[in-house]
Amino acid sequence: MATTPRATAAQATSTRILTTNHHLIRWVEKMAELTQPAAIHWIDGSEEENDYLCRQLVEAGTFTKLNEELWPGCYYARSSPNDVARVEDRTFICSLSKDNAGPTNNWEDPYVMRKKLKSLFRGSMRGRTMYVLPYSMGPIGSPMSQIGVQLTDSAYAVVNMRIMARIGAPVFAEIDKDVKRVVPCMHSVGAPLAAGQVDVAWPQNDTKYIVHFPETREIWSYGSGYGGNALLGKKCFALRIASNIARDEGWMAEHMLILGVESPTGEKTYVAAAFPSACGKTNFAMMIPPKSFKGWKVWTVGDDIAWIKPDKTGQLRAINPEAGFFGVAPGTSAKTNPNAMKTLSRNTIFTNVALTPEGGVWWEGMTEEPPAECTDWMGQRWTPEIGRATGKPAAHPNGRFTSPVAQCPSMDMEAWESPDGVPISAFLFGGRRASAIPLVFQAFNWSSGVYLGATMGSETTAAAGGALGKVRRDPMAMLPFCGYHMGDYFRHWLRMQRDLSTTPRVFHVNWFLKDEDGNFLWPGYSENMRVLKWIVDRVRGQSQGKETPIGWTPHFEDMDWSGLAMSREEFDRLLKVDRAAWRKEVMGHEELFLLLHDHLPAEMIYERELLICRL
Ligand code: TSX
Ligand code: MN
Repeated sequence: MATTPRATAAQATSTRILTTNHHLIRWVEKMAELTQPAAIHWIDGSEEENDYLCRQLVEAGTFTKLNEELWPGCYYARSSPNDVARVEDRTFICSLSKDNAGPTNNWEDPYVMRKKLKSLFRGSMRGRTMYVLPYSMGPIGSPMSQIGVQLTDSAYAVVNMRIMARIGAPVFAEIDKDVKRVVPCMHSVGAPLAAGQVDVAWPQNDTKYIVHFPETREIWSYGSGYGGNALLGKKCFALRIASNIARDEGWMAEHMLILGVESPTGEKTYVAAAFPSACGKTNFAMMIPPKSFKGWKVWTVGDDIAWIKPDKTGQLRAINPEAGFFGVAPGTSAKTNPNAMKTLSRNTIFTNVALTPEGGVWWEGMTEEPPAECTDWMGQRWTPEIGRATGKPAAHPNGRFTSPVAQCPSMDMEAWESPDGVPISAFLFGGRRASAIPLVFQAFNWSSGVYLGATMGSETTAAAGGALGKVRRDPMAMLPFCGYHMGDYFRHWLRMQRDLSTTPRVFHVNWFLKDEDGNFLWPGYSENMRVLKWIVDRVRGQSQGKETPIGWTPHFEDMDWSGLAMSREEFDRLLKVDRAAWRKEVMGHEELFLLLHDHLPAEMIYERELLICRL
């Protein structure tokens, strides 16, 4: 079939079939018959094709090209107000048995759901182009990579996926080798166009379904064009479907950042960390050590997802399956994350932030001074006065940037694309906790570490909408992303130990302790390097821990305080293990365990008992 290059700027939509795989061709035909698109475009991933799609999006009013001088290669989009975030209540795990989805996932009978989806997708792409988008999660050809093909009627999804994953001709070539199973991903914004009907800038449907079939490894997404609902390689594939594949094949698909700590002598230690949302995962992944840490460097491998597998020697190795950052813009600044600001300075798609009169973007927290005037994410005129009067921000709190990871100055350029991944020496869990949870402590062993991850939680912030200050349990930060029963997921974590020669050391961190007046006790950001250094020292057996009922905490002398005024009293406050508070804490653990009781591994009960005894 197609072996010649195509997609010139002059050539609009390419109907040329770019694969020799008959299963794939037949599936595309079948899905076109169902959804009735006006055209089919096989995505080759070329720059010309991308330019063409972006021009189409500008013409449709979805994209605004930003000022090329200020924001080279950047585009701006505003979504419909009904389509601004992942829709957890519309997300389904349709396993054959309801029991396998567990109590923390929505479930529907796969036969019932298939029928429902068929009726929703029937004619759903009328008047639109169906793009055939092949993508690889992980470096193309890596033994740890996985392939998907997304059929979508959203050009916005295609150009975002081009940043977030490896796409196009090289992936078709990989598919044509016929060695890897391909995950079929159906996506429609659910807004067919009648003949002559004028399109809207952000087509979507108020009825939304984000559906996963774990046994047949399929994804069906309907009604949304936004983020995790539409860029199916990310949460749907790399976490929900991949967690099922990983459980069956003996590896791990985790909601974790990956970073490497380089010491002045050039030794690199890689760690993976799971934090719930609003804890600054991307900031931590791109951290710059304080000035006093001469010769120390933090290297970014990933900011959201890690696929982790034991190698032949029983060492866990991780890849970042993504190729881009889909980061929350508000709060990102030259102060909080200079590396992110450099990353998003070009070739970036901004969604639901504010547009400035000079053709730039702005969001709350980007600069100390807001612009005198801008257009908000709803397309309305916004000034600081209007903002104060209405209480409405210029950017949506979930406004995003989509940027290529290769543009990040702290990217570990060889390691991040290494087909075998990086060796993982430690897992970090964390959450936003104003009290009770010390700055850092280390689990006694693997199963107490799994317990730490299983019971982690975060206090709800104003942005999250929930009751302020209430702890929401989010095991391993996987609650919305585990594609099967959470209890079985803990069991899988425990079982992983059998295939390992050494288990990574497990730590819990908390940057968010507060005093009685509500002031943060820990400066955070760059200063987190001090905690990271202690973790690296512990991993390398170079420092002693202090035994407490919950794990090992650092001794004051074992942390590097150069360049930071830290008294022993302040330190003691940050590392204090409050037995009374922890007795309350274990009651919260019990609540989660009751929910999962019928699949909960006995080890989790034992660990809880041991913890209670130590307290
Ligand atoms: O990302 C954060 N990190 C990790 C950085 C590597 N944030 C932002 C969280 C929201 C996304 C933090 N916020 C961190 C942190 O370590 N710590 C805090 C809390 C904090 C906020 C402001 C200050 C200090 C701590 N300001 C001053 O000390 C002046
Ligand atoms: Mn995430």
